[in-house]
Amino acid sequence: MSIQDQIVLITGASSGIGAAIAKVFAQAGAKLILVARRQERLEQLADELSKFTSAIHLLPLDVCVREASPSENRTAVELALTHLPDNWSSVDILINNAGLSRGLDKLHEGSFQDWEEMIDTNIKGLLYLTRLIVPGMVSRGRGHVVNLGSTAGHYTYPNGNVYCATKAAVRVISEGLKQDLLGTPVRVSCVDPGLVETEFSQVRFRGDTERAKQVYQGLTPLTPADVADVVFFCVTRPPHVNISEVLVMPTDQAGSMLFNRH
Ligand code: NDP
Ligand code: 8X3
Repeated sequence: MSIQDQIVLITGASSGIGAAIAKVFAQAGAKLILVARRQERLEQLADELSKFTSAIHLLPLDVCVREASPSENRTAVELALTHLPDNWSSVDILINNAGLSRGLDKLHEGSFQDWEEMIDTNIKGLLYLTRLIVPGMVSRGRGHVVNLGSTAGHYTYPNGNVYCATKAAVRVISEGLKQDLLGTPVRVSCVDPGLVETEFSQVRFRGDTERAKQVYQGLTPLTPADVADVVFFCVTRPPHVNISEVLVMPTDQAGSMLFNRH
């Protein structure tokens, strides 16, 4: 399938996997809506991608904020998406990539705030975007949703508890969405990577760069571009083919905690 001029909305585009996905789609001639909280990072990315395309719309947004102003009976995410300019409003491909982990603690010692941030972003943010964008895909009779899960959603690991649960939820929600869209041409894929070297571990360990580096020490992790290639493969299959789920790991990984470190 050609990606030329298709409107692709990517959440979490300011870093890592999301930024790499933006690049492969820009190179293929897509029109991009780039979503993340850090506007300056989005601007920087748009600048880098300008050699491939100028059709980029930046949407600085926290995907998990529900409350708008007290006078508005609508969520902040809803307001942002319903105010997209007309020529950007028919999203063809939604990539729910924004997500994070916070901490690596035993469940009975964990932080309520960390749990809420992960659940709000990884599950609720994905749900809000899906709820707001998929009806348009159904009514236009075209569309594809790609959700970023994780090996963590397949294999729980010690101290990963709530993060792993959010990624298991992403798999289950993807499966549910696929079932609910049966009979429409809208496709749903869940891409579940193992270790990818991004800012993920720095965010998890709140800027502790040394600890973050140790996660990838002695092995060759996936790159964000490796994952972007998989996402691109999923959405470029012919319309009768739906890649439901892809589990992709570095060769040096064989499970959430099974690594070949050398
Ligand atoms: P990064 O930390 O590099 O990127 C995360 C992105 O999510 C950033 O662009 C960040 O932007 C965005 N984001 C986080 N919270 C919000 C929010 N509330 N609203 C909008 N955007 C938000 O990590 P990765 O690229 O590694 O992670 C991308 C996805 O891939 C996540 O869902 C992660 O769980 C998943 N994943 C990662 C793996 C890995 O090993 N790295 C493996 C498997 C899955 P900003 O801060 O500007 O808002
Ligand atoms: C990110 C991969 O193993 O750090 O989802 O949880 S892991």
